[in-house]
Amino acid sequence: MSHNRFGHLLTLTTFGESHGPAIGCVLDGLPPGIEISEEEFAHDLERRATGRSRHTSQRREEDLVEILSGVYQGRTTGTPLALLIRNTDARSKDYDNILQQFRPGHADYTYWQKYGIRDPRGGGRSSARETTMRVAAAVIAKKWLRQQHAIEVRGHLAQLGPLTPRSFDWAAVEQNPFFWPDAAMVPELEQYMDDLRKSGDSIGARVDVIAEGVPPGWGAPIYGKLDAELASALMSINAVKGVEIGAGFAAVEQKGSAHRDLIDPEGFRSNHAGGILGGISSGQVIRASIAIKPTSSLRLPGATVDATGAAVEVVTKGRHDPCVGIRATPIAEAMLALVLMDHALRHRAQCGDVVQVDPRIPAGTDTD
Ligand code: EPS
Repeated sequence: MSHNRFGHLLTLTTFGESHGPAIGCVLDGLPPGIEISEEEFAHDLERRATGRSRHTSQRREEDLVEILSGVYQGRTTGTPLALLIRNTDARSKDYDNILQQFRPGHADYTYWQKYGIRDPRGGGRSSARETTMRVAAAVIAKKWLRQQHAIEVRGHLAQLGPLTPRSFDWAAVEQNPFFWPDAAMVPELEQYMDDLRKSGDSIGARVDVIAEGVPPGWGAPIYGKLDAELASALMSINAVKGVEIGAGFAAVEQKGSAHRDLIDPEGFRSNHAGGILGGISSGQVIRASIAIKPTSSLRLPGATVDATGAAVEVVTKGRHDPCVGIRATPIAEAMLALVLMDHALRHRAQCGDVVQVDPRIPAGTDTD
């Protein structure tokens, strides 16, 4: 299976299956000298993990990171950083009844068609477990972006099925298991999820992610657009079916006079562009949003076929997420951070000597 790596100057390769002995990654291209310890991974891995509330899969992994290479005396050395997390709570017998069946709406079917062989235990490599290593790698990217550029990357759940926040407070986001910005609505979300879980069904979600403090100039025109690479990175998260940057699909109904972000000496007056113009950061907040599909591992019977092509009814057992979007916020943050750090290094390589006229308004802005 190829295409397990992304990035250009900073590359992340992940490996491992959900029910294999371990998952891991190699993060290559890190500048030397970044202080990092195994304990620093715990916070974000805990935010993403299963089994931390009744609303996610009840698989209980410790997600302890082992640093195998790339760090000496607590600092990155500039050599490939290899991280490993051992799987300790896989229960492969949950999958015994579907080893030869394809869950409708799942990668089971396409992996089989493409490779002619697959690891069906826990979905193998198509499992959300793979996102663990993206979050681990991004702990370093987030730290570097904060230290070098005072950039903060953060996100929140913006929609859970039909529910949208009625008020917004960043302080609430980390205080509930949903990453929900409206504290008063949390009991409503709990009830919704309890009812959904009892019904055996699943639901989709929307996650918004932002980066504050990104300087103008990161990204590249034409084939290396920051928004294109960000969309690709976000779309590579399991279960993501849509990506918006800034106004996204709302731009379809906007007039140009409303969509354009007017500029005055204090900066931009709005941010429909999502902080990216012509594939290059504008200095505004970078804003992206993802649509996450409802998970396909349901205990509700559904029509499908088995590996011989015979019609069967599939029922999925085990410990599945009724809404994988609930724990997708740290994953979306991770992809944004990794893409930004890669672009920061690429920008430094080619344009590190460029002197900007004004830090808020990139040279060449169309002012008419
Ligand atoms: C997943 C199914 C469940 C989740 C898993 C993602 O796996 P299992 O059936 O082995 O319990 O627990 O998520 C994780 C283990 C994780 O760390 O994110 C799936 O089908 O994608």
